[in-house]
Amino acid sequence: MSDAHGDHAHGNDEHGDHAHEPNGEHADGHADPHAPIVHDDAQDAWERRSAAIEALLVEKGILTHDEVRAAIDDFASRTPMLGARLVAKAWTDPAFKSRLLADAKAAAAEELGLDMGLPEIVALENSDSVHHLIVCTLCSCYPRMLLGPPPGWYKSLPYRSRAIVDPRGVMRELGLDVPPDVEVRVVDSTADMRYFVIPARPSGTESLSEAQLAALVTRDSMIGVARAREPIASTWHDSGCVRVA
Ligand SMILES: [Co+2]
Repeated sequence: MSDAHGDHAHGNDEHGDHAHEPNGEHADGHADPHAPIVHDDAQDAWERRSAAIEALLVEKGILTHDEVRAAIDDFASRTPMLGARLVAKAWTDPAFKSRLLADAKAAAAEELGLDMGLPEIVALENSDSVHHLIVCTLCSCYPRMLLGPPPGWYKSLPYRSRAIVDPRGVMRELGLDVPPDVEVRVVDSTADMRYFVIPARPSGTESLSEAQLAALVTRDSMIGVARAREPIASTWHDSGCVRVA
């Protein structure tokens, strides 16, 4: 399933002027608490189109509604912890890191046992000399299969339009100052090609387990707008979570 158009605004407010919407919006914009809960409440052109396509695919016997629901559930279950596990493994196992850089999909399937789906995935390694920043200038393409849904700012027009022309300024606004002697490479994602960043391993983490290391790998560090977390306490839960004193 391509998400090239999946993140366009679907707000109901664009229909707010209608006298009485099926979702219970009155003309004055206040929600009607007694409105019926409508299951199939496709409101705009994109939703109506996807519902029509699904109905046709089911009617022709190509898909079932259960398969569509299972695919949506699978998408919804993905979180940045999947990517974090790959990064932590790469930090501790050079051979795995080579495989991850050479073929991220195969390495992810090997390590996580998950089907990464159709778009290609490329892992990019940050170092002392190179810093990668991920963007989709066209829309919102993102390695959802590894990181879950993208943050709102990733889909925003300011990020998409400025990440290319002023990456250092954008990263600074998001809290990351990349030193001038570090080369910045901005990578533009597409529907067919998704990227994620292997952030540099923080110093002082030599004794940590893979699970503890994974807890340092944030979503933003895999987009390239942050570094991996520093270990901030010497006491660790068995789960790998950091306990803050
Ligand atoms: Co896109």
